[in-house]
Amino acid sequence: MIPQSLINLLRDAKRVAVLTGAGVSAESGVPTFRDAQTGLWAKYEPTELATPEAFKADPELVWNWYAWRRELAGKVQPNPGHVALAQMEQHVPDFALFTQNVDDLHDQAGSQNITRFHGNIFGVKCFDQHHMIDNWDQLPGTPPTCPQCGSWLRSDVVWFGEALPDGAIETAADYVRSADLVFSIGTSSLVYPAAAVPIEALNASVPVVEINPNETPITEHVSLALRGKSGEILPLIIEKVWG
Ligand code: BV8
Repeated sequence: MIPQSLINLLRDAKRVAVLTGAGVSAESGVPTFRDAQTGLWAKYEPTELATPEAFKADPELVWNWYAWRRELAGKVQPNPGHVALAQMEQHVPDFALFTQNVDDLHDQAGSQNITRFHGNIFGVKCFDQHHMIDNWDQLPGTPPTCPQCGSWLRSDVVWFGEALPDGAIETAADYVRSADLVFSIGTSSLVYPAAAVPIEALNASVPVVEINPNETPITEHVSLALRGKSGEILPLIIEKVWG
């Protein structure tokens, strides 16, 4: 299941980069971005809700969607895939984790060098000035407002159409270009510019390993595609490489 070539490459690697997506949190019970939404959210497409336009059109709906997701994300635990990535970081001299995920499961599992491309669902800021807010009163029927500037409060995530944190993508592109090995794990590789990171590695002839139960647009281009669940494959890799 884990080719010897990968075991040798990872054992000798000095610099390893990992890109994760919602699939890494799936086995913790966090629905991925493209899983059918459940309950009252079933009729909404996440990509239609995760935008500034959706929020301006219906601040209460989008605020409540994030409140529901924050509550869900607050109840789950890291799975063996998250733990294995934290263990990999301990063994590899120079390791960087770039995640599209907005939950805190990589942090909870012990990963240290984490770059968040799409923000943090537990963070709350105001829409106009991005004042970070720790606690708020919620009157029924509308999102809470900023005590400093009075604008609506929103989740501290990167919406579609919003820029990623300054320098995050450039840092990731530079890092993977000089890596010995890059993993792309649990992502549909559909959302840019995050999806460009493994492609940058391939363009620099850096080996890329994809871990995903399904095919993605980069599957045919990667050096190795391990078809399965990250919570099962990653612990196996750690076991084979570092015993
Ligand atoms: C921007 C936070 C410009 C919110 C999210 C080209 C270049 C640049 C931009 C674009 C471009 N083309 C299109 C765009 C626009 C857009 C985009 O990419 N659209 C897509 C839909 C085509 N990109 C943007 O808008 C980005 N911003 O470009 O700004 C700019 C510049 C300057 C100034 C102003 C603007 C911002 C994108 C960020 C959007 N925010 N999240 C929130 O969470 O509510 S993205 C969202 O999708 C999540 O972060 C999620 O992580 C991400 C990607 O999805 P995945 O993580 O891959 O999850 P998904 O469900 O898709 O797939 C799960 C995978 O896991 C599947 O493959 C499945 O098979 C697998 N899986 C399932 N179980 C397991 C598993 N794998 C392993 N183990 C398992 N057990």
